[in-house]
Amino acid sequence: MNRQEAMRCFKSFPIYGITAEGMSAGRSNLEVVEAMLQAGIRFVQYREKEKSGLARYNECLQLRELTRKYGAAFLIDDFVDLAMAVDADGVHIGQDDLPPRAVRELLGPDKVIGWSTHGPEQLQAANGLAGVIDYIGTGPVYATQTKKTAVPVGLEYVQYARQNSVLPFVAIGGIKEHNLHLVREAGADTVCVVSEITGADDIAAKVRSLAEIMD
Ligand code: TZP
Ligand code: MG
Repeated sequence: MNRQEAMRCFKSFPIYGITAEGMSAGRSNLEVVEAMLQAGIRFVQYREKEKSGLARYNECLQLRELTRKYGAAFLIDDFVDLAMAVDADGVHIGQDDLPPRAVRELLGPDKVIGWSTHGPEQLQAANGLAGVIDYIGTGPVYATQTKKTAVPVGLEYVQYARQNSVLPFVAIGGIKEHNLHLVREAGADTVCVVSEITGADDIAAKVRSLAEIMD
Protein backbone atom coordinates (compact mmCIF):
# COMPACT_ATOMS: atom_id res chain seq x y z
CA MET A 1 0.00 0.00 0.00
CA ASN A 2 1.13 3.57 -0.48
CA ARG A 3 1.58 6.31 2.12
CA GLN A 4 -1.94 7.63 1.70
CA GLU A 5 -3.47 4.20 2.05
CA ALA A 6 -1.40 3.54 5.16
CA MET A 7 -2.67 6.77 6.72
CA ARG A 8 -6.19 5.71 5.82
CA CYS A 9 -5.49 2.59 7.88
CA PHE A 10 -4.33 4.82 10.75
CA LYS A 11 -7.67 6.64 10.72
CA SER A 12 -9.89 3.66 10.01
CA PHE A 13 -9.81 2.10 13.48
CA PRO A 14 -9.36 3.84 16.87
CA ILE A 15 -6.83 1.36 18.28
CA TYR A 16 -3.21 1.44 17.12
CA GLY A 17 -1.40 -1.89 17.64
CA ILE A 18 2.14 -2.37 18.99
CA THR A 19 4.02 -5.61 19.63
CA ALA A 20 5.61 -6.36 23.00
CA GLU A 21 6.60 -9.99 23.04
CA GLY A 22 7.95 -9.77 26.59
CA MET A 23 4.47 -8.83 27.78
CA SER A 24 2.45 -11.26 25.69
CA ALA A 25 2.02 -14.07 28.22
CA GLY A 26 4.35 -16.40 26.35
CA ARG A 27 2.63 -15.98 23.00
CA SER A 28 4.47 -15.09 19.81
CA ASN A 29 4.14 -11.71 18.13
CA LEU A 30 2.64 -13.52 15.17
CA GLU A 31 -0.17 -14.95 17.28
CA VAL A 32 -0.79 -11.66 19.08
CA VAL A 33 -0.81 -9.59 15.90
CA GLU A 34 -3.16 -12.00 14.15
CA ALA A 35 -5.66 -11.64 17.01
CA MET A 36 -5.33 -7.84 16.81
CA LEU A 37 -6.01 -7.96 13.07
CA GLN A 38 -8.99 -10.26 13.54
CA ALA A 39 -10.47 -7.70 15.93
CA GLY A 40 -10.09 -4.87 13.39
CA ILE A 41 -6.72 -3.24 14.07
CA ARG A 42 -5.30 -1.96 10.77
CA PHE A 43 -2.12 -0.22 11.87
CA VAL A 44 0.57 -2.32 13.53
CA GLN A 45 3.96 -1.22 14.81
CA TYR A 46 6.73 -3.75 15.38
CA ARG A 47 8.55 -2.64 18.52
CA GLU A 48 11.22 -5.06 19.71
CA LYS A 49 14.31 -3.31 20.98
CA GLU A 50 16.15 -6.25 22.55
CA LYS A 51 16.14 -8.95 19.85
CA SER A 52 18.98 -9.49 17.42
CA GLY A 53 18.80 -7.89 14.00
CA LEU A 54 18.39 -11.30 12.40
CA ALA A 55 15.57 -12.31 14.74
CA ARG A 56 13.80 -9.03 14.05
CA TYR A 57 14.24 -9.47 10.30
CA ASN A 58 12.89 -13.01 10.23
CA GLU A 59 9.94 -12.11 12.42
CA CYS A 60 9.13 -9.01 10.38
CA LEU A 61 9.08 -11.00 7.15
CA GLN A 62 6.29 -13.12 8.63
CA LEU A 63 4.46 -10.14 10.10
CA ARG A 64 4.72 -8.34 6.78
CA GLU A 65 2.99 -11.22 5.05
CA LEU A 66 0.33 -11.42 7.75
CA THR A 67 -0.46 -7.69 7.82
CA ARG A 68 -0.68 -7.68 4.00
CA LYS A 69 -3.21 -10.48 4.13
CA TYR A 70 -5.43 -8.27 6.31
CA GLY A 71 -4.81 -5.07 4.34
CA ALA A 72 -3.17 -3.53 7.39
CA ALA A 73 -0.31 -1.04 7.53
CA PHE A 74 2.91 -2.36 9.06
CA LEU A 75 5.43 0.00 10.64
CA ILE A 76 8.78 -0.57 12.28
CA ASP A 77 9.92 1.19 15.45
CA ASP A 78 13.44 2.67 15.33
CA PHE A 79 15.03 0.64 12.54
CA VAL A 80 14.85 2.31 9.14
CA ASP A 81 17.07 -0.33 7.54
CA LEU A 82 14.77 -3.10 8.76
CA ALA A 83 11.73 -1.23 7.43
CA MET A 84 13.38 -1.01 4.02
CA ALA A 85 14.52 -4.64 4.05
CA VAL A 86 11.02 -6.02 4.71
CA ASP A 87 9.14 -3.41 2.66
CA ALA A 88 7.26 -2.11 5.69
CA ASP A 89 4.83 0.77 5.15
CA GLY A 90 6.88 3.10 7.29
CA VAL A 91 8.73 3.72 10.52
CA HIS A 92 8.02 5.15 13.92
CA ILE A 93 10.86 7.19 15.40
CA GLY A 94 11.48 8.95 18.68
CA GLN A 95 13.19 12.18 19.62
CA ASP A 96 16.53 10.39 20.03
CA ASP A 97 16.42 8.46 16.76
CA LEU A 98 17.49 9.61 13.31
CA PRO A 99 15.88 12.99 12.63
CA PRO A 100 12.67 12.93 10.55
CA ARG A 101 14.18 14.68 7.52
CA ALA A 102 17.01 12.15 7.37
CA VAL A 103 14.52 9.30 7.61
CA ARG A 104 12.43 10.82 4.82
CA GLU A 105 15.57 11.00 2.65
CA LEU A 106 16.18 7.30 3.25
CA LEU A 107 12.60 6.10 2.81
CA GLY A 108 11.56 8.29 -0.10
CA PRO A 109 8.15 9.93 -0.49
CA ASP A 110 5.87 6.92 -0.26
CA LYS A 111 6.31 5.64 3.29
CA VAL A 112 4.73 6.78 6.53
CA ILE A 113 6.81 8.39 9.27
CA GLY A 114 5.48 8.67 12.82
CA TRP A 115 7.31 10.74 15.43
CA SER A 116 6.96 10.56 19.21
CA THR A 117 6.40 13.87 20.98
CA HIS A 118 6.30 14.56 24.71
CA GLY A 119 5.26 18.18 25.05
CA PRO A 120 4.13 21.39 23.36
CA GLU A 121 7.57 22.37 22.09
CA GLN A 122 8.02 19.04 20.32
CA LEU A 123 4.48 19.21 18.97
CA GLN A 124 5.21 22.61 17.45
CA ALA A 125 8.36 21.17 15.88
CA ALA A 126 6.22 18.34 14.48
CA ASN A 127 3.77 20.86 13.02
CA GLY A 128 6.73 22.40 11.23
CA LEU A 129 7.56 18.98 9.79
CA ALA A 130 4.09 18.32 8.34
CA GLY A 131 4.74 16.83 4.92
CA VAL A 132 7.91 15.17 6.16
CA ILE A 133 6.14 13.21 8.89
CA ASP A 134 2.59 11.86 8.81
CA TYR A 135 1.45 11.50 12.40
CA ILE A 136 2.73 12.00 15.90
CA GLY A 137 2.63 10.05 19.13
CA THR A 138 1.62 11.96 22.27
CA GLY A 139 2.60 10.50 25.58
CA PRO A 140 3.12 8.77 27.82
CA VAL A 141 -0.25 9.94 29.05
CA TYR A 142 0.14 7.94 32.27
CA ALA A 143 3.08 6.23 33.94
CA THR A 144 3.79 2.86 32.36
CA GLN A 145 5.83 -0.26 33.03
CA THR A 146 6.24 -0.69 29.27
CA LYS A 147 8.51 2.36 29.10
CA LYS A 148 9.67 2.87 32.63
CA THR A 149 11.91 5.91 32.19
CA ALA A 150 9.35 8.02 30.34
CA VAL A 151 7.80 10.93 32.25
CA PRO A 152 3.99 11.06 32.05
CA VAL A 153 2.59 14.10 30.27
CA GLY A 154 -1.03 13.73 31.34
CA LEU A 155 -4.36 14.32 29.68
CA GLU A 156 -3.44 18.00 29.38
CA TYR A 157 -1.04 17.15 26.60
CA VAL A 158 -3.70 15.14 24.78
CA GLN A 159 -5.97 18.19 25.00
CA TYR A 160 -3.12 20.36 23.74
CA ALA A 161 -2.57 18.02 20.80
CA ARG A 162 -6.26 18.03 19.98
CA GLN A 163 -6.21 21.81 19.77
CA ASN A 164 -2.81 22.40 18.24
CA SER A 165 -1.61 19.47 16.15
CA VAL A 166 -1.92 19.83 12.41
CA LEU A 167 -1.08 16.12 12.14
CA PRO A 168 -3.15 13.16 13.31
CA PHE A 169 -1.96 11.90 16.67
CA VAL A 170 -2.03 8.70 18.67
CA ALA A 171 -2.19 8.94 22.46
CA ILE A 172 -0.04 6.34 24.22
CA GLY A 173 1.23 5.30 27.62
CA GLY A 174 -0.55 3.71 30.56
CA ILE A 175 -3.86 3.67 28.73
CA LYS A 176 -6.17 0.88 29.92
CA GLU A 177 -9.80 -0.02 29.58
CA HIS A 178 -10.61 1.77 32.86
CA ASN A 179 -9.11 5.15 31.88
CA LEU A 180 -9.69 5.04 28.12
CA HIS A 181 -12.85 7.17 28.27
CA LEU A 182 -10.80 10.00 29.81
CA VAL A 183 -8.27 9.88 26.98
CA ARG A 184 -11.05 9.90 24.43
CA GLU A 185 -12.78 12.80 26.19
CA ALA A 186 -9.48 14.68 26.18
CA GLY A 187 -9.65 14.54 22.38
CA ALA A 188 -7.83 11.44 21.15
CA ASP A 189 -9.35 9.75 18.10
CA THR A 190 -6.60 7.13 18.06
CA VAL A 191 -5.05 5.44 21.07
CA CYS A 192 -2.39 2.85 21.61
CA VAL A 193 -2.84 0.37 24.43
CA VAL A 194 0.16 -1.93 24.56
CA SER A 195 0.40 -4.22 27.59
CA GLU A 196 -3.31 -4.48 28.32
CA ILE A 197 -3.82 -5.83 24.79
CA THR A 198 -0.73 -8.02 24.43
CA GLY A 199 -1.26 -9.46 27.91
CA ALA A 200 -5.01 -10.04 27.61
CA ASP A 201 -6.36 -13.60 27.89
CA ASP A 202 -8.56 -12.92 24.87
CA ILE A 203 -6.76 -10.31 22.77
CA ALA A 204 -9.49 -9.91 20.15
CA ALA A 205 -12.18 -9.45 22.82
CA LYS A 206 -10.03 -6.85 24.59
CA VAL A 207 -9.49 -4.91 21.34
CA ARG A 208 -13.21 -4.98 20.63
CA SER A 209 -14.17 -3.65 24.05
CA LEU A 210 -11.56 -0.89 23.78
CA ALA A 211 -12.87 0.04 20.32
CA GLU A 212 -16.39 0.18 21.69
CA ILE A 213 -15.36 2.72 24.32
CA MET A 214 -13.78 4.82 21.55
CA ASP A 215 -16.93 4.67 19.42
N1 TZP B 1 5.84 5.14 24.15
C1 TZP B 1 5.36 5.94 25.11
S1 TZP B 1 4.62 5.04 26.33
C2 TZP B 1 4.92 3.58 25.53
C3 TZP B 1 5.60 3.82 24.37
C4 TZP B 1 6.05 2.83 23.41
C5 TZP B 1 4.50 2.25 26.05
C6 TZP B 1 3.04 2.17 26.34
O1 TZP B 1 2.72 0.90 26.82
P1 TZP B 1 1.43 0.61 27.73
O2 TZP B 1 1.60 -0.82 28.13
O3 TZP B 1 0.22 0.80 26.87
O4 TZP B 1 1.48 1.55 28.88
MG1 MG C 1 12.79 5.00 19.11
